[in-house]
Amino acid sequence: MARSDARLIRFAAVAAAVLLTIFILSKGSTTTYVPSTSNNNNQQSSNAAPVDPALAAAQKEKQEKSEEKTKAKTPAVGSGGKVAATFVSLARNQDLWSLIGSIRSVEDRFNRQFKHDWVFLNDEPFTEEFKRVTSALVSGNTKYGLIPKEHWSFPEWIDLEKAAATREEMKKNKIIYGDSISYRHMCRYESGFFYRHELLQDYEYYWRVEPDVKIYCDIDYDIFQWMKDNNKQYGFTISLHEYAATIETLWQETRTFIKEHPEYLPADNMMDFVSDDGGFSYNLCHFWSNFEIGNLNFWRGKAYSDYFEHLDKAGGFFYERWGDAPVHSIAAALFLPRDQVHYFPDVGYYHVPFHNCPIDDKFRLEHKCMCNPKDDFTFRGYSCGQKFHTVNKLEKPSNWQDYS
Ligand SMILES: Nc1nc2c(ncn2[C@@H]2O[C@H](COP(=O)(O)OP(=O)(O)OP(=O)(O)O)[C@@H](O)[C@H]2O)c(=O)[nH]1
Ligand SMILES: [Mg+2]
Repeated sequence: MARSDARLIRFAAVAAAVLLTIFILSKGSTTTYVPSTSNNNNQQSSNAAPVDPALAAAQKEKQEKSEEKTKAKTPAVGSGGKVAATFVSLARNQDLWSLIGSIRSVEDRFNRQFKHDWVFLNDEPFTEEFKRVTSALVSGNTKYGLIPKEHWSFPEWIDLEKAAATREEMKKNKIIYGDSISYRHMCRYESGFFYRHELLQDYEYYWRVEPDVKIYCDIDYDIFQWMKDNNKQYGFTISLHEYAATIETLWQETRTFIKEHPEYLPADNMMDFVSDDGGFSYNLCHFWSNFEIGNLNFWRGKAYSDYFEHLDKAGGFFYERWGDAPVHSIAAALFLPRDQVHYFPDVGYYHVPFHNCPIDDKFRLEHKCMCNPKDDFTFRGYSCGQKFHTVNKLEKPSNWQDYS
């Protein structure tokens, strides 16, 4: 082989290596998950620092570069006209495998186009595996938060013996989750604390996503932007009647509260959705909160903050088994003007055992829905969908009776 040939081959090999490196770097990962180095208690820290100082310096440099890339790639939330919005999932580490189906569904049907962030919250530190797997699926930034202990424990005014007696009684009566402590912390957290988590402070709108849910149809508009542009504060897909035994005194406490604070009820509130007798009793209708798209500022506002505090002091999260769904729903119905609460007929959705499936054939085909309209729950007897349409004078689809 001639010397010039050998040089040429060496040159070609070096060039190929450089090109390959550039290719790998430029491809990168579309996720912006960077293990946090924050010391803050509420956010998770990264792996332990490496012992070798040279390795530590190299890692630090890599991390800084990576963070720069994050900043460059994803503008600050709310800047440049993009609405400050995030998905939020409360989950345990063992929920990972049932949650990823939900994430994939939301990403495929909606978020891959819009790349909104996703906040994950847990009462225990998330595992590296949880972070690695979820961040690979989300097209926006992913953030992982630890819930402060005081938001996930018995408040000091709760009588623990009384709470234990309730759990025993509910267990005997076979009330679902009736004997669970963690379920109660979860309901109280979703009712009164998730929107206060520091990772949510950057955001105005949220969409709650639970494990094992499905989005049935393409969503080709930015639903958060739509909420903002149309001045909607709360959006739902499924509504139904609550299990009365879990909320025996919730309405009584609500009546006491609104008597003390009539100023929190706008004139055009939706009392007629939650009460059939002008507020004397609760008809059990509520929005199913495993799906929620809402404005965080509504929960952060004075009316809801005072309402939650009243309920929390009354103790029904522990002495009964109040769910976040009736609590949120009663608040949305009473403290918002009715036109700020929105039903999404177009968001095909499933959480066991109910479906929201568009009953308009043309819509379903155009949006590539994968659900059977016969399963749609909206106009069935146990649903509160008919009531929502009636009290708000919304036109029902022409074929609704075929699905009632
Ligand atoms: N971190 C944490 N998350 C929880 C806990 N319990 C429930 N969750 C989450 O809270 C949400 C509601 O819990 P689910 O178990 O789905 O409650 P549910 O929807 O009433 O009941 P299912 O019909 O079983 O789905 C889900 O996102 C769960 O992942 C818990 O103890 N810790
Ligand atoms: Mg669930």
